[in-house]
Amino acid sequence: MRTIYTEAHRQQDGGHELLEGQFVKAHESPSRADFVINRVREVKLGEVLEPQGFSLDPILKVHDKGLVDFLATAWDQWAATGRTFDALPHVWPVPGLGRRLSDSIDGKLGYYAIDAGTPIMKGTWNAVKASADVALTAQKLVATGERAAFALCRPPGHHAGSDFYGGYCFLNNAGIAAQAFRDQGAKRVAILDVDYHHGNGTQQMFFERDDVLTISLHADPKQEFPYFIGYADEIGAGAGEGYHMNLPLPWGTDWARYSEALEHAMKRIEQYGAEALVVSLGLDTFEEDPISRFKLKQGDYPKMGERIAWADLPTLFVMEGGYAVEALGVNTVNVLLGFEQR
Ligand code: SP5
Ligand code: ZN
Repeated sequence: MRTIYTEAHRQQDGGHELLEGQFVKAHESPSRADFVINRVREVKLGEVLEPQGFSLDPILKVHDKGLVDFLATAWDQWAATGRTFDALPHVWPVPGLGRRLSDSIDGKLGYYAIDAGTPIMKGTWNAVKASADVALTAQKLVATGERAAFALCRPPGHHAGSDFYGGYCFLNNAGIAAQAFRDQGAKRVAILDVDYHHGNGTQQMFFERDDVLTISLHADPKQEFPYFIGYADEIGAGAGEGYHMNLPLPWGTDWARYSEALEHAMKRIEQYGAEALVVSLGLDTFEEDPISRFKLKQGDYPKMGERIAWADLPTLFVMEGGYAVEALGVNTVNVLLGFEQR
């Protein structure tokens, strides 16, 4: 399968993130993509292509213009205050406080961000836009007849919703690609999210729609980020009722338990009759991931890819999380090789 990749991701290079009360070195780093692209080349997975440049139109189909304009200008607004360090929010519009959009960059950051783990710097917008272009370019390959493609997106996307960013994500690359499949004529599209964290942005984006089935397997929000959403009783609303599925799993989940949930998800996707499948591919389910607590092993990832392949759908893999960086290349490509084996 072909991989879409660009060096532009390097421009997102956060110094620190606020993690459980401490500033720690950002886990979402450029080296992540280096390990993945190196492994893609090492095993000769297939050609590696540069993304095309798309207009903002396919992004604005699923994201509000307010968020997109903010992301495109946030660094300049921050730098205009004389600050030379990464932009992070420090106050949020929780219910009861109000939610007016302030003229202050600090107000705007809190308005659009869900956390203080997602730093904005000078190159953020370039990297974020390029990451969406990577997803859209790979989507085009699949829409025009390739069985599968790998969008090596960085920064990731599944925590970003129509009008918010966070969780290391700015624009929802998988959601943008799913919408592109719809706009190019696919009647039903499925998004399978196997990142360790709940795909809250993807859930929010498609919650009231039945034309994009969204399923997320993730650490139970009773225990894990993003805490406030991702519970099993969230099944979609309105026309979308019955078209979202959360499969929360406890800390310590291993392949035996994980594969049961994956089986359940794949059966639903097969029954739905999707014409295309987008996989939000996070590898933070790995036993050695520094911020996660599942117990998947390197040898489990080819099995994951193989099970996804059984659905026999045109499939777009979109890179999400995974922070055990030195194993990230092997684990990611293991899923893709398992998929191709079938
Ligand atoms: C794309 C993606 O994987 N984003 C993940 C964002 C997670 N951010 C906060 C996680 C906090 C969980 N606690 C970490 C415990 C480390 N001791
Ligand atoms: Zn994750």
